[in-house]
Amino acid sequence: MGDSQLLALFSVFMALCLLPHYALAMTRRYDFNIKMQNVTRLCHTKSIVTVNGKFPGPPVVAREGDRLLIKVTNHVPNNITIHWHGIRQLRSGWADGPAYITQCPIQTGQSYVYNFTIVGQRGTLFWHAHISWLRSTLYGPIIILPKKNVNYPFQKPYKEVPIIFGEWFNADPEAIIKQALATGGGPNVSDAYTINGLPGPLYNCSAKDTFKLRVKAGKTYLLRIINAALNDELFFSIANHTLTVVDADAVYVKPFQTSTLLITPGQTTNVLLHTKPRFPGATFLMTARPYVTGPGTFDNSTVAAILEYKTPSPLHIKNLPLHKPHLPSLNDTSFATAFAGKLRSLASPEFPAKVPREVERRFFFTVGLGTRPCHRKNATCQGPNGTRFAASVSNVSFVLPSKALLGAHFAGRSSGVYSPDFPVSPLRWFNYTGSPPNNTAVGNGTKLVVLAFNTSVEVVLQDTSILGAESHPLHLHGFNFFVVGQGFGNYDPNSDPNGFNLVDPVERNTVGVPAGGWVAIRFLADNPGVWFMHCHLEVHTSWGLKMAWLVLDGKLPNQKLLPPPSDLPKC
Ligand SMILES: *[C@@H]1O[C@H](CO)[C@@H](O)[C@H](O)[C@H]1NC(C)=O
Ligand SMILES: *[C@@H]1O[C@H](CO)[C@@H](O)[C@H](O)[C@H]1NC(C)=O
Ligand SMILES: *[C@@H]1O[C@H](CO)[C@@H](O)[C@H](O)[C@H]1NC(C)=O
Ligand SMILES: *[C@@H]1O[C@H](CO)[C@@H](O)[C@H](O)[C@H]1NC(C)=O
Ligand SMILES: *[C@@H]1O[C@H](CO)[C@@H](O)[C@H](O)[C@H]1NC(C)=O
Ligand SMILES: *[C@@H]1O[C@H](CO)[C@@H](O)[C@H](O)[C@H]1NC(C)=O
Ligand SMILES: *[C@@H]1O[C@H](CO)[C@@H](O)[C@H](O)[C@H]1NC(C)=O
Ligand SMILES: *[C@@H]1O[C@H](CO)[C@@H](O)[C@H](O)[C@H]1NC(C)=O
Ligand SMILES: *[C@@H]1O[C@H](CO)[C@@H](O)[C@H](O)[C@H]1NC(C)=O
Ligand SMILES: *[C@@H]1O[C@H](CO)[C@@H](O)[C@H](O)[C@H]1NC(C)=O
Ligand SMILES: *[C@@H]1O[C@H](CO)[C@@H](O)[C@H](O)[C@H]1NC(C)=O
Ligand SMILES: *[C@@H]1O[C@H](CO)[C@@H](O)[C@H](O)[C@H]1NC(C)=O
Ligand SMILES: [Cu+2]
Repeated sequence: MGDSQLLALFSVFMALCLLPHYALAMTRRYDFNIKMQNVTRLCHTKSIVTVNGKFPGPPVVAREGDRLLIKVTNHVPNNITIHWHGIRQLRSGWADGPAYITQCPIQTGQSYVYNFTIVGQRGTLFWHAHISWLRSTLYGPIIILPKKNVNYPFQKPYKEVPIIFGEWFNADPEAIIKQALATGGGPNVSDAYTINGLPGPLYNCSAKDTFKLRVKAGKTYLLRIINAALNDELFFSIANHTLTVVDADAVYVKPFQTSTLLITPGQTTNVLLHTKPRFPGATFLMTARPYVTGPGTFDNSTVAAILEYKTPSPLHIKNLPLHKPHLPSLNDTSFATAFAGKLRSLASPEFPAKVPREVERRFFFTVGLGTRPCHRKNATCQGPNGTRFAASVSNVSFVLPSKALLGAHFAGRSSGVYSPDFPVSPLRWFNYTGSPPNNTAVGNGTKLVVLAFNTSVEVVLQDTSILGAESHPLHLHGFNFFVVGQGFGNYDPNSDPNGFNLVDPVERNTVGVPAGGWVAIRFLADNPGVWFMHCHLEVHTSWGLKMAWLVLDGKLPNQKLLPPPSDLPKC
């Protein structure tokens, strides 16, 4: 047999091997009707924006390889977009969702079909509104099961349960951010955190709104944990139980045990919960409360849910003791650092960590808060020293355009919409984590970094302490990145790369930039389109801690952004 015959035979063999997977991939359709719904929490009834009247919204369930067609119809007065957080959106950037980045909003009475395929991802992600603060009530899980006949690389769970954290405001969150932007001050803080939409027994008038996880003894449960809170990183723990972390941001990790998790807004973490071998004669609280490093006020309350064992006999056991977990202190940065250090890619032959080893383009971005001068003469501005709060990446506070960036790029009409000159590094060096500079004012613009297709990129994200050091969970759309290093103080480009992990760094879409420190990430720009990168603390995004990448088409036909769908909203 000649080489070409062998090759032909091999191709047939490969096609046969792959066939079942292709054959089993499905198209799954969902209808998301955005409508108002009256909801009562903390004895406070209000009308909130929901998907299909549900809060939290409905889970989207699919297998790796499936296509999703989600028709979103807007029946509320607000403009709406939905983002499929963490989905790679290979060549389908039109379905990504951030308002004025990849699409114009879906206006009242309009609808839009988000059309995308899930490629090479398995685990938990979530969907949420991506316009103003509407994601405070518009969010729900995305559950990506492995392909049919493919197992988890860990023990098969008896049951799977989403645990989704949110942040509840008695007032209208849209009024809160509007007021904050008008006064220049910090926004009013939330009234409660929630687990699966429920605040739990530790608040006033909320005991009946408690999520209960009823379990059997001696079983393994997979908890799909999502932080959909607006503005707070959270610690989470279940009394008397250890959790085994197995997946983060829909990528398998090397399993490790912990009694407490740290999860930033925008992150997801799958954990195995092994229930006790016998009925323990007790119930257990699971609680979450924030990890906060920045200046300013915050909601320091604790949300709780109950882990309850089903009784072994019909005999009902009353007044079981209730155990409460111990959570780290609200500013426990050493816990945060140690926890981040435990997360490693699984990096197995089946699930390799494809870390870019060579870097073609390096970027150094500062992230943090700053100020804007008071906008009206003699007005009282409630930010620091009579200014207004602002935030920036490398001193560019991002201004949202009034046309969508992706459409402007595709049509070749960028003029007046964006400029392709986002700085590679800050224009001026200062001691980023030292005492504050005497000028705290930020600049602004709608600037993008342009990347050629398939560029391997390294970005160092450096926190600034201009208004106090603070951890910022940075989220990148369109890609997963590898977290190759992190540290405290100012990043040193000469010595710090020596400590980079290029073997099994965690691969994810959202990473906490350490308070008063830096993180180094790498990714391969193999997805053409315009991709947002921003702090996932919503208030910081509102203040301008955001920017965008423009990845150009490659030469081959399958390296190009697909044309926009015909129902793409216009503005
Ligand atoms: C919510 O409650 C208000 C006041 O009771 C009522 O007027 C309104 O129709 C309700 N809305 C929905 C969607 O049920
Ligand atoms: C979804 O997108 C694919 C790829 O562009 C396209 O072939 C298909 O027709 C689209 N489906 C719908 C219902 O728009
Ligand atoms: C924010 O809190 C202040 C003080 O409690 C209150 O006066 C104001 O109405 C609140 N703003 C909103 C939008 O609820
Ligand atoms: C739970 O932990 C507490 C504190 O460590 C301990 O006193 C108690 O015996 C434990 N209870 C069970 C049922 O595991
Ligand atoms: C939370 O904040 C309130 C008001 O600032 C304060 O009284 C309380 O002690 C704080 N609680 C904790 C656990 O830090
Ligand atoms: C954390 O907060 C505690 C209590 O508020 C304070 O005593 C301590 O100095 C803080 N630690 C750090 C590292 O900021
Ligand atoms: C601002 O305040 C100054 C001094 O109090 C006053 O002279 C001036 O008229 C005020 N300007 C406006 C626009 O109110
Ligand atoms: C506010 O003013 C004080 C006194 O002039 C100064 O020490 C401080 O650094 C200023 N803070 C900011 C954020 O500008
Ligand atoms: C930056 O400021 C910090 C805190 O004041 C100081 O410890 C550090 O040495 C400074 N770093 C540089 C490079 O100047
Ligand atoms: C601001 O800081 C710079 C550099 O530290 C210094 O040269 C300048 O004099 C300062 N300006 C004021 C107004 O304090
Ligand atoms: C951007 O900066 C310019 C000039 O510094 C200023 O006039 C404008 O108001 C700023 N725009 C925003 C949205 O902050
Ligand atoms: C909705 O979006 C359109 C298009 O960008 C814009 O013109 C309109 O002002 C927006 N409406 C609201 C209520 O924000
Ligand atoms: Cu931030």
